[in-house]
Amino acid sequence: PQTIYLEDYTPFGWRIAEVHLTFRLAPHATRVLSRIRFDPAPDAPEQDFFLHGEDLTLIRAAIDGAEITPALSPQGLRCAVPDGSFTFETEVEIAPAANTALEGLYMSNGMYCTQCEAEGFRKITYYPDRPDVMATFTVRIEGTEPVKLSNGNPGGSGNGYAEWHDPWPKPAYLFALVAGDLVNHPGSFTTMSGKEVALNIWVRPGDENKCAWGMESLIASMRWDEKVYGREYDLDVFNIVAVDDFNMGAMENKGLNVFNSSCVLASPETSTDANFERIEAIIAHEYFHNWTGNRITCRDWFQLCLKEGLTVYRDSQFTSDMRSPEVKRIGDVIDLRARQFPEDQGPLSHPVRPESFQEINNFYTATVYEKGAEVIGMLKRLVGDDAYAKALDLYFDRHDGQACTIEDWLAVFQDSTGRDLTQFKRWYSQPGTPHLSVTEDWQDGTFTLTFAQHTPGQQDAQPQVLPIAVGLLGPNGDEVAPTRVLEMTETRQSFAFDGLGARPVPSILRGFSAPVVLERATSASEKSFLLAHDTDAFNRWEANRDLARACLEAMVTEGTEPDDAWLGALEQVVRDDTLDPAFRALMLALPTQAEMAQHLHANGVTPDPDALYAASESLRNAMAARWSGWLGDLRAACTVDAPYDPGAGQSGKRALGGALLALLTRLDGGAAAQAQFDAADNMTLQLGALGCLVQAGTEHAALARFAEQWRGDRLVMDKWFALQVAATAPENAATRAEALTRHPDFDWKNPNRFRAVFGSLAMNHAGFHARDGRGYRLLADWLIRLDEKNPQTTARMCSVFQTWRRYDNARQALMKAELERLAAKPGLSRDVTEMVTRLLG
Ligand code: HT7
Ligand code: ZN
Repeated sequence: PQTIYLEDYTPFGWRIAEVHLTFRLAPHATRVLSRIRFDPAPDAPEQDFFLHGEDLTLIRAAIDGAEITPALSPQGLRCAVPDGSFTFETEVEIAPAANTALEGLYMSNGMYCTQCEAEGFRKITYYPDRPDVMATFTVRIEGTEPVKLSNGNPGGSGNGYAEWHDPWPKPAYLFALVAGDLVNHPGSFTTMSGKEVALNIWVRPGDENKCAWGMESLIASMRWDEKVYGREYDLDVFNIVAVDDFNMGAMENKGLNVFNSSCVLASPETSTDANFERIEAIIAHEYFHNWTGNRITCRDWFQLCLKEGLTVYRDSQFTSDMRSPEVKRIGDVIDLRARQFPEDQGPLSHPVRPESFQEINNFYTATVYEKGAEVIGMLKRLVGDDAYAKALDLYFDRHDGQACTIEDWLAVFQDSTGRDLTQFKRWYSQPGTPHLSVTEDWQDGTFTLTFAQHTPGQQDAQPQVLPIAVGLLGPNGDEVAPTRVLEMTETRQSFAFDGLGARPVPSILRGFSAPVVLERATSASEKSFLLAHDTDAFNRWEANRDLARACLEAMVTEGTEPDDAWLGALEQVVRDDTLDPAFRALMLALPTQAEMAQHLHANGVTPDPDALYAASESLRNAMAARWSGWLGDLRAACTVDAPYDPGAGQSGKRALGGALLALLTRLDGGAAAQAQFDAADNMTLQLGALGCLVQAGTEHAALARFAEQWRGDRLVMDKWFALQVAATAPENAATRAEALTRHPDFDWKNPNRFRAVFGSLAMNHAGFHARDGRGYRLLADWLIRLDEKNPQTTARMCSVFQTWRRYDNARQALMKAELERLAAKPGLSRDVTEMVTRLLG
């Protein structure tokens, strides 16, 4: 496959003012007619006229009305064109019903829908399918489907047709079309300048009762973006459509967002609190793209973090405002460490702005998205809130309607703050996670912290700019120096705090102010002190996490008993009624076995998945036994006696109650869980209880009842598939996953169902890493099968092998053999070829 390089960027030779498209829908033979006016671009280098096009049957092509016979290749169309402006017309035929890759125009449950990001538009018609070509679109859809939608504002409609016009110039990746038998949940929003916007969530008949939360979240997002960023919506309508077969979470097409149904449909009976929170965040994310992504888009796909990093940052601010900022930050860091750190530290490592790729779909990664958002958080921390707001205003003013680069983004900050960001820009180009070590000195009332940074595995890494938020606590636990952001720019650098009466205890990297690994040799008693007193909620949680990791590490490597002192300190926090229950639930959660494997590997110890599982189990048993006297009472105090509400107040209580139930199950064999399951009137309680029963091995009857109750609900049945594999004992995980693939409802071509089984298998750490290689083999078998239908989802799933070099020689050999088996498969897709090559490289 061909490698594309950032440095090879050249602008397209023509501009397009307006695109006219007509779709004549038919499952096996849809006709797409396009009429496009091309004008020479004055500053572009001379080039051949080439339009992307894949899997298209060309029926007719014409220039200025005269038929032509262009040269066709699997990648597109080439032909001679006039020197000046001209009108280019094509008619092509495509087969949406045969499109299992879910890219371009495809069908899901009889409904037509599209997914064009990143390069799917070229599977619909011949076009310069690159984000820097922006045009207005006028679309006519002909077909018998009762609902026919596209981007922008509705135009005329009548017997068998509907027209749409999008007045905002956009790249083709934001094009969308949906047609089918759909019903809508309506809403409305009045913008800050008094414009009425019609809102709709379109779903399959029967799903109407699952739209209220999505609508509430959309309205909250629109209001928030006006209030916090001054951004107003710009069309008469905003449509959202729920689709069952979808490769990712959702897509921000202009005025017509398309959502994986799992990311928009919700009801208390069928969705957990976590589902509600995720839906709220994804609706916000896609809506926020209207300004950060659509009005201002990317010049090329190397600039993906320009829209994704910023939009993730914006959606995390939104969730912080809607819920608890502390709990949100802790959740984000858990996620970053679980998904981005392994990427940054393994064979898939790449900069936030990659410099080359073969298949761009493989770069929709945690590094581009989540580390990209961390970089923006650091920039804001360095320049301050007011300067950030000013810079964003300038960004929107200066670049509205443009396709931009990271250079444009940083120039806005440089120009508005006067700050030189040359060194900061390294965050976009240097891969790897910096490690930050720290030593302390105390003399005559002055406390000095000396930091050193290095990035393992990256010999050429230059020092990064690190905003290190630090506060100091006095010996009695009072804060003697409030949070101050130290700006580290060198490899080694000292910062002094003077005028102190006694040697303080430092609280370093508060709020996880930079995405680094903090290496700090401190005593357990100092960590316990921070756990008890730190005023920074993140660092309080972090102190607990450090102690939990140390405890598990000692249990695994030295065979010690669980750490009594730590469990005593943790008990204080968990039982402290003045603290947010959601925070207390996070404190109770142990590091996952995958996180422990990462931690051990970083410390030069080869992780043994079986030993990690055994240690986690024995620590949980010890917690349950030690706290048996109060677990039940505290759980009872978490009961919610009010109608279900997915907000932070109730969901925090349910999260704490759920964590306590998991411990109680270790004492009562599942009696309390069974009672909760039987009485549950919402999915959070029902699924939480079922998970406990699976863990206890007493789930048989409950599982059958659950399936009986929810047989007709695809999204709930995904949970049924997932839970059995994720929560079962490791020795059963692969066998259970394999058995589920023979279940009549295992629709493996549906990405949600495939992920429910195999994503869960990968999450069952010791189960996936079964010593005999059963887990690896089963997954590889199915990846080989799925690749023929859906390369994008297959390639994404390959990343579960990214940590393969962490493990012992025998497991490494087994994983390597499966990757080689995948690589050797004749006809392997470009997507998976690139992933496997990088994984093995
Ligand atoms: N911008 C979108 C990313 C995307 C995508 C979504 C659905 C299916 C395939 C896709 N390829 C790329 C989603 C987002 O970040 O908001
Ligand atoms: Zn996005």
